[in-house]
Amino acid sequence: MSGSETVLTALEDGVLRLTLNRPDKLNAFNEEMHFALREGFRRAHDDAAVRAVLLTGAGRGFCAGQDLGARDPRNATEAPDLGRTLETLYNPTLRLIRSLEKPVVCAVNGVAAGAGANIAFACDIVLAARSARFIQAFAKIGLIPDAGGTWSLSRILGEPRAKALAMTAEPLGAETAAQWGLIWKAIDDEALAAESLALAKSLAAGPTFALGMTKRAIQAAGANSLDEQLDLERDLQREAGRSADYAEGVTAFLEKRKPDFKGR
Ligand code: LHQ
Repeated sequence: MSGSETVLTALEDGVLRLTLNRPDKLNAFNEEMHFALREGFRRAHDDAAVRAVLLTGAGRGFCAGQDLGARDPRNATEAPDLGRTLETLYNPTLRLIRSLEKPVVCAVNGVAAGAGANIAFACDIVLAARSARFIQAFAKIGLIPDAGGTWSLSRILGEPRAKALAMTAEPLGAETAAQWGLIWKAIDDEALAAESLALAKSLAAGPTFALGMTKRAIQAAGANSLDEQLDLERDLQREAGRSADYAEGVTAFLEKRKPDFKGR
């Protein structure tokens, strides 16, 4: 691991917990935190002991997006290339989250602003503390939503709500985010940590080979015709049917016991 304190890493019962850890800055991203988070998701790809990921934040916020202090225009001699920032720092992590064939749970423990909100929306199952709010803060500083925000907001919410959130930068509360389908659930603040860890552990103990392919199939659906999707389901179900987890699941059902899934 990187050894960076900006992302705390712990592996427990198959769950790799990644905790954004710059609480004084509401876990805003500096370069070190970018690299540490990316390394965490790379490990999730490479380490068979990791069967699910739990992403959360330390302190009262989840993530306030880019650290704006590190980008003070008053100290700059020329205009920045933010496209390069996205290409080299944000986009690789977004791609790692989406391509990881293991469940990624996000526990939004407090405010999620800018890229911080959109990284949460890229995760597979998002729980948020009832007091949390999501802010497309970009419009306030003359930017467009990034970290996949234009993609996920428009797909999940449709254009009217996506445009209004992005253009007004109005905070969206966790309960409304859940009602709109932008996240899975709003949870009482004091229950969030335990409930999200329990969910991640139960996914990690599940048939993670099939869960990974479920993620792949659902993510492919938006760009596929029904015929293409039916073909994909056929191919992936063929693989699932050959897995030890499928044999174990059916055997456990017939023997009226709990299955012991291995993720293969
Ligand atoms: C912060 C930040 C922050 C530094 C709070 N930076 N210190 C991609 C490409 C390249 C460049 C640009 O960006 C991007 C993607 C993006 O993410 S752009 C969007 C960047 N984020 C924002 O614009 C959000 C800025 N923050 C806020 O609007 C507020 O802090 C929110 C609404 C998140 C929270 O408000 P409060 O609960 O009132 O907290 P606060 O404002 O008092 O913040 C607490 C501390 O955290 C404070 O420091 P201080 O030393 O005064 O206690 C803030 O300065 C610091 N902080 N966000 N992004």
